[in-house]
Amino acid sequence: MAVNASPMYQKAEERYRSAVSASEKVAALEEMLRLVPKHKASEKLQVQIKQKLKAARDEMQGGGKKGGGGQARHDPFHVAKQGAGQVLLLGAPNVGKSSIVGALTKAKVEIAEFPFSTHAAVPGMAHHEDVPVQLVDMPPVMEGQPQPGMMNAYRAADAVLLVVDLAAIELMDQFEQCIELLRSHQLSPVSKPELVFGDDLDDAESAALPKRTLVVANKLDTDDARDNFETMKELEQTDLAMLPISTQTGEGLDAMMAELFRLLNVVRVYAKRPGKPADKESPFILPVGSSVHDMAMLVHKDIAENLKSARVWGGDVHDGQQVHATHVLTDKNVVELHG
Ligand SMILES: Nc1nc2c(ncn2[C@@H]2O[C@H](COP(=O)(O)OP(=O)(O)O)[C@@H](O)[C@H]2O)c(=O)[nH]1
Ligand SMILES: [Mg+2]
Repeated sequence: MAVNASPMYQKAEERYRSAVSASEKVAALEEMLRLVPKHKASEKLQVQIKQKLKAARDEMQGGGKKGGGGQARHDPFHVAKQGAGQVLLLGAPNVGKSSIVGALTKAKVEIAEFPFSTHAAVPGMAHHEDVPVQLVDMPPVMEGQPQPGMMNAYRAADAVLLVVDLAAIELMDQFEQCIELLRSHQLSPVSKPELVFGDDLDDAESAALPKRTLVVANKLDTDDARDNFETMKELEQTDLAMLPISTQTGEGLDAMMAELFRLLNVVRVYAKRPGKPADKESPFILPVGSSVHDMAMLVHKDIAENLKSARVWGGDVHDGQQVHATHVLTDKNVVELHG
């Protein structure tokens, strides 16, 4: 059956195949359902995905029990993915995780001077320019110990935002414990967006799943914070990208969102109908390396099938240049599809 799924869909399918836990399966299947081309030829596939999704959700909630016997257990850390990618916050208590999500999204987070004010995953939608990026507030990890089930959520996330507190004496411990936590759960934090499973990793790490990670050091507005940041960068000797921010003054937050966008490794493109201006309201989000054909698949399968050529504006082409379906799109391209 010719379903012609996009590379993004295929990646989600790979994630589903390699999923170990029910929540990973649910995350991958939800992604597959969102990305599967919606047309006649894929109807059977859509039904199959929905069936698998139901089974995985049942498994997640009740250990696979059928019938009314088992008490349904809600997974407080599972969040359906939305936007260009899902970014889960990770950090010790009081570093400002909830403040970050509160500053950049409309989510109702609890911010408190005492620890443990966040009990479940709380998602909100932040933006890098016009690109929606999902930020998910999480409970703190204490002494490097996560709550049961939390690590599955990090495993399923597209990226991790590791938060440390520039005003805390334990600054370095906060960083090291989070890194250790990821590593001890077979997640290998990386700052290179292009790394995929099995690529380019040391032997010791090859069993681990590369996890795109950005480190942010919060409370840059406090005394000595800048010095503390420089000291941490010097002493930690990590390849991971590290940015100083303050949720209180807003400093560094734009840079943080730009870096998350880079990590997610996607492009945004705008569709345009002949003779009409580009639709700038809702960009299409595609993995870096996607073609005009991949974009057409997201618009509609019939359009992709009948695609003869396209005109592209922006980036490395002449304005309105005619291109083939195989032409690789770049960020902010405007695309006019011709059937
Ligand atoms: N000075 C300063 N305080 C902050 C900043 N961000 C958060 N806080 C404070 O740090 C405390 C913990 O914040 P919260 O977001 O609840 O941390 P969480 O436990 O990591 O979610 C609260 O008292 C916040 O007001 C910041 O950028 N600068
Ligand atoms: Mg919190």
